[in-house]
Amino acid sequence: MAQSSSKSKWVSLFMLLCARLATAIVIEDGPLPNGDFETPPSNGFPSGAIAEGPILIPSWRSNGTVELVEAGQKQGGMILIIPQGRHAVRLGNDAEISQGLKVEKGSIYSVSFSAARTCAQLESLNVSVPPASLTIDLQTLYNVQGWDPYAYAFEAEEEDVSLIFRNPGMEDDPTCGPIIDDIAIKKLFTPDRPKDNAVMNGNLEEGPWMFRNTSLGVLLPSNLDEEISSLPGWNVESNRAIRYIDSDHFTVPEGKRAIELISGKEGIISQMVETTANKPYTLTFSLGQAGDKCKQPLAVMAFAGDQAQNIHYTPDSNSTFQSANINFTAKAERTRIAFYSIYYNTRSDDMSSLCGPVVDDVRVWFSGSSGNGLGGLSLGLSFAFWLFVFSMV
Ligand SMILES: [Ca+2]
Ligand SMILES: [Ca+2]
Repeated sequence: MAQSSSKSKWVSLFMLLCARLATAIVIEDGPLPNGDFETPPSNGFPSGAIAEGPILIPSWRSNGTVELVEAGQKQGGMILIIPQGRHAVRLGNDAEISQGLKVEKGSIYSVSFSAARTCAQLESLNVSVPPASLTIDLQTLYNVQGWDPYAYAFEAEEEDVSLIFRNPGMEDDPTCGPIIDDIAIKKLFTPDRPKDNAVMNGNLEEGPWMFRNTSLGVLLPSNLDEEISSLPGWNVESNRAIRYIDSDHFTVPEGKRAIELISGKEGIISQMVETTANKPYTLTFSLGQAGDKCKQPLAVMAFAGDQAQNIHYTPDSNSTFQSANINFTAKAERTRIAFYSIYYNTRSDDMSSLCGPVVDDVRVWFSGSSGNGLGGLSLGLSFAFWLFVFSMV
């Protein structure tokens, strides 16, 4: 008996070890190996404008005209933009780079990366973890620095996947093409829905990886075709992006993360929440400013079921946000809530970086006949109190 128990102990210890080994090789949250392209190739960084022959980029596979570009490098009189550090890659016509990743099958991951366009007007970038793929239009510059961080989410269908960045363009000038830098990954978890709130991830705390040294937030492009989002629970259902912001670089109403609606009516974020038909509900949320010198007025259009209301940001002087609410009656088992910015705002200091109102702490709760949840609670408490008094007499 004692022998078999010690044997099973060894077996379980062995299995634990195997499990540890298996999890140890799964990719961890954070920058990808050589995700910043600062690791020198075995024969050094190419000197001069264009390297002859294919270059080997550590940790990456490349196909087509892939170039390691350096800070200060010029093209057609313009200095190339390097989002981070001294090096980045540029993808020529139909060129791609890829990296194999060990992931947890069935989990959802978000990839953050920075991208800039170079000379062509209609540059775009395709990001994929086959079979899922997303093409990002780089024509819109969201800020004056000339590059933007983006997030892309995928569900791991296998344990071994390939992350591919490809330039789908066919420009006349083959050296035109997007620049990519600063690639990181994060495994997303699905936050529990609180009992008194029908909104998942309503405080927006779970989202894509953010670089500490990047003060531009992360853009969330449309995920209408993918149905998987870098912001669990939420969908960006418009062509233009919204911005995920952090409290290290922006003013955030609650916690460490929130969203900034930077694309006017073309940047819509939504969620389907569970409701009971014909019952009264209240949608509440925090409406604020990001502390990024955004030129006012700021306002959102908020939707809850068949209700739509435009709400202007009019805070008192001590606060950077205000609370807003909309009452509605649910018409079905699921109700759509959504937000967009009424205005197209830009920063007052550079007049061209896009900005807008901040939304955070979104709640939908059953408001009952007493008007609000607290009213019902105090009614219950006073009833319990009188019951107690009567039982004493
Ligand atoms: Ca870099
Ligand atoms: Ca938050």
